[in-house]
Amino acid sequence: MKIEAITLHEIRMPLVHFFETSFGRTTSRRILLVNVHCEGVNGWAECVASENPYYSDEWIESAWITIRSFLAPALVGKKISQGRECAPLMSQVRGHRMAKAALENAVWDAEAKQKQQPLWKLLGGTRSEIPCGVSIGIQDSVEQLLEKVETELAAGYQRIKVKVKPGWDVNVLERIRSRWPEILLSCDANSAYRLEETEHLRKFDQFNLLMIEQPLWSDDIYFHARLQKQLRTKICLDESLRNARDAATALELGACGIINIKVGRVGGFSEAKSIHDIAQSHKIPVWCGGMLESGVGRVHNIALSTLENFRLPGDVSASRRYWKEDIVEPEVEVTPQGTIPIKDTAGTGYQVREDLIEKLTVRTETIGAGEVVHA
Ligand code: OSB
Ligand code: MG
Repeated sequence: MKIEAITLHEIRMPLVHFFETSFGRTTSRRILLVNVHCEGVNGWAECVASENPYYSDEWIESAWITIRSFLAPALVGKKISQGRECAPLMSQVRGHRMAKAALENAVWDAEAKQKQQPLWKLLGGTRSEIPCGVSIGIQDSVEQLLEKVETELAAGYQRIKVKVKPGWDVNVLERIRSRWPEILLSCDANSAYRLEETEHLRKFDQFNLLMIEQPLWSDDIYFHARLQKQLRTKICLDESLRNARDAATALELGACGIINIKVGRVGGFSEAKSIHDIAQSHKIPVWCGGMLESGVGRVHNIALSTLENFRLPGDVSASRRYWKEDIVEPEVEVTPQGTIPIKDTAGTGYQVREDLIEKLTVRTETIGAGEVVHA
């Protein structure tokens, strides 16, 4: 499979409902889509970098320019047979994992189409359906949040995760737990606390949470290990784990009891698989995180979630929770049991709506052979 050219698209999609975390509120997404052209086969993927460098240091503009100037030129013109051959070709570039992941995953997508195989099988998946949870942002009032929890439970979702920050935590968890004593409940702080707040965080233990996600600094592992010793609730690391070595470090230190895998955060499917395997060898469950993806990124998350050690419900939920109209056909739907059944068809099992993407595109650029390659 020769990579002949790579096309970038920026599309704009307003969210059905705003999404607020400890680092801010998102109302509309700027989404970077990547299309790799390989001898008649088109592979699609989504770069999950946000509109701003708040979740991580990458954002849509840095991803675009890095792909255009360095990453795409490292791939264009190359003959490769597998998606996992991409990472070594891009390894000269440090960091920029979300940008790299978009390219690698687009090549996996093309590989699955070219081999006429389901992507999930190519990745080594085994599940015929995956369990789904939801991530609910900070709301304007606790009442509004409780209404949202009620709606999602009625839709069948198997796990509720709520965003927390100082001032929106113990009070909120208290209200949810007193109304729903039995549900699978977790929270995500997106690095909103400090180690000095350990006594405060110990109050979370009374709510029988499945986990507390990323309580401390986004670049820390060691102090999470210190904190974990003080908590009964399992810590789940998200931001802190950039690659398989970070995961190994965290597991050796006892910094977490659960791992969130986001394929963009760790640089692509290959690295995500390595983290999955390391966690499995430590008997630590993983689950698939989300980044408010459009259907293109979402269906890749679904494929990844079929791997055996994705034993907990992911933040992989239905298209309609985010978008009035999604860019894949059919849209992603969740059963009343809170699962997504896995399709046995070639590729992702979902069609990318190229006509709609064309309409939503505000900027596009193609990097072909003969473009400037930086030495
Ligand atoms: O920390 O998991 C996170 C969204 C954007 C950035 C970071 C996170 C999230 C979510 C949303 O929690 C998950 C989803 O896509 O539904
Ligand atoms: Mg998180």
